[in-house]
Amino acid sequence: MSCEQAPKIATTPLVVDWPRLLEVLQEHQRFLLTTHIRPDCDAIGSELALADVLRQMGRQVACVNAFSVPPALQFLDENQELIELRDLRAKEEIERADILVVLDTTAWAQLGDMGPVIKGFPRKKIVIDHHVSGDDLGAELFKDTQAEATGRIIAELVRRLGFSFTPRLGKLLFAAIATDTGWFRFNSVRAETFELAGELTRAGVVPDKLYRQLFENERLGRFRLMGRAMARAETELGGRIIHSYILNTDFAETGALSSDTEDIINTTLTVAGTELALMFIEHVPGQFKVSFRSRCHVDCSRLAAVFGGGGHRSAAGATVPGPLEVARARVLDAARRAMQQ
Ligand SMILES: [Mn+2]
Repeated sequence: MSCEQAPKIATTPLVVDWPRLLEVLQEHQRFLLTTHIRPDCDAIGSELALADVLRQMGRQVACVNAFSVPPALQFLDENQELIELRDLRAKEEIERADILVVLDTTAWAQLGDMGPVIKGFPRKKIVIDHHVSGDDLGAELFKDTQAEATGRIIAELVRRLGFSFTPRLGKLLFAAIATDTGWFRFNSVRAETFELAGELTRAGVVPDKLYRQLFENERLGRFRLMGRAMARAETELGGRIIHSYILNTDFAETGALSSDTEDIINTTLTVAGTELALMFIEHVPGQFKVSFRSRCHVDCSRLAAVFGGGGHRSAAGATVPGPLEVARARVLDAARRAMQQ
């Protein structure tokens, strides 16, 4: 997912062992690709882009996920290549594959019903991801923790194979990178980010069109949900910590989907003086998914780890039992202490 994920914190940046990755891709014939639930453009974009690249290499590819493609992202899956795990075709594809590739996550909690499939997969398994933390998926890891998005790693693969960026690859990878960087505004953005974006634009991406497709295509339900989250915002420590919440009942009342909460927390940091943001979201009744975003010295992955979660320095997440008052008191207490350290 865009930025949050599970336990265990690595200290040194990880880089992809390219000769080894290319060797693994050469050695296998039937690829099964999957990515995380509550998918974003990086998940779907990377998955479809890698599928394209592998087909160009003459490989058989199937993409099987534990989700249906959200309406807002269906324009990326033009040919409806993404198969849902519950589809009849999925079982056959899983049985036929000689390698399973997990993209953009290394966390069981992000894999939904694909978790047991991955656990039980008896052949080669690899992970291609840019998140620092993760679980042991029993797979060989190809991680670049400095990459802005998993899409960056796939773009690098395209270059290393000497393939060119087709308009379709351009769209998939630009969408992956642009959204995982909050449209080129997060601290993961480097000069190389714009260089790659330039290359993808030359391949045929029309950035303003893509922006409108992604960000001016708001569903009314999500718009109303954002309004609730904004109206409930409160601050602590003289405005340095901002927090808000979304209750399970809000989804039905506004007509929003669970996936509509993505990115709302980043909006709270637009309030002047805020340095640390917390968002409590009750996706499952009685249980709060807490998201953390930092613009200061506070390490979100450490803060999330207190509650069994994890992620990056500037963005992380954890799940904390409710009710809201209890979850909020516990997390705010830890946040205040982290802030004052
Ligand atoms: Mn990502």
